[in-house]
Amino acid sequence: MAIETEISEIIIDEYTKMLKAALNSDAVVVGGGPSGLYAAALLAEDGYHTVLLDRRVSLGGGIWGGGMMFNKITFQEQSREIFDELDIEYWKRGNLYVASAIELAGALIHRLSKSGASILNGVFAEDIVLINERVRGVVINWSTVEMAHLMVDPLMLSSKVVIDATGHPAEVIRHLSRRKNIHIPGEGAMDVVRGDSATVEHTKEIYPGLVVCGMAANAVSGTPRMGPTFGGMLLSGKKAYEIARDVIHSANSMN
Ligand code: 48H
Repeated sequence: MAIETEISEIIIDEYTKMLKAALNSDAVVVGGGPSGLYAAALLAEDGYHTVLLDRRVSLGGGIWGGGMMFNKITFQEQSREIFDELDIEYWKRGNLYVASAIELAGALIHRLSKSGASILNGVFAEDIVLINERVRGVVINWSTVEMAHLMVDPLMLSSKVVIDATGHPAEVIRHLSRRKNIHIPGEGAMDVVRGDSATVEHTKEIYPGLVVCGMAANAVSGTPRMGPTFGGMLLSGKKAYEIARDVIHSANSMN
């Protein structure tokens, strides 16, 4: 076999193996920003079969650009433990801590890559699977299909829990809201202190089988945005993981 053929065959085989395994999982995390990356890594590290998908080719969501493309991020005392756990260098500035946006994105992506999760980048959730009043997975397609406005039917991923970590647009919940009349007020105006803690507070199972975290939690609860301070996103990812674990266990006990 020509080496050119061999390379193509290896890549197609390996990706297809991962994609087939992703068809039926414990958890699908939609969105690879800070909250989704951390939630997915924790779930996969615990041995849950976890799939993370992101519309973009590069994971990291809103981390990379820090604030207005100044590639630094801040966080408050309550999330310091997670930055230590991720082995991220940071330093104190007044009441805040500051770290490199690049290091945070790199650390989270590395953590997820090593966790055993299946990662589908360049793939987006275009709808949900909703059976008997429960979210049971997502409907997916290539982002390139969306970009080119092609009329191509999707495929489906089944899971015991779906986590909406799509950030400001709260896209997965919007698909549900079209069917279930859930009001999504959108995030509130900037209020850093309230916004950061509200993200964690409103991280919850918003509908059977669907957990919301990160900025999507603020979008559905109407709570404030918080600018480039990322501690709440990581705490929210951790809470989403804990809730998702319970949802998976109760789904297992129903079977
Ligand atoms: C697949 C999708 C889809 C879809 C979107 O925005 P993110 O970084 O998400 P969070 O909530 O973890 O973090 C928010 C943070 O980055 C931020 O913006 C902050 C703190 N803002 C405060 C402020 O005041 O502005 O990432 C979401 C990811 C992105 O990578 C998208 O590409 C992806 O989700 N995504 N992936 N299918 N339907 N929709």
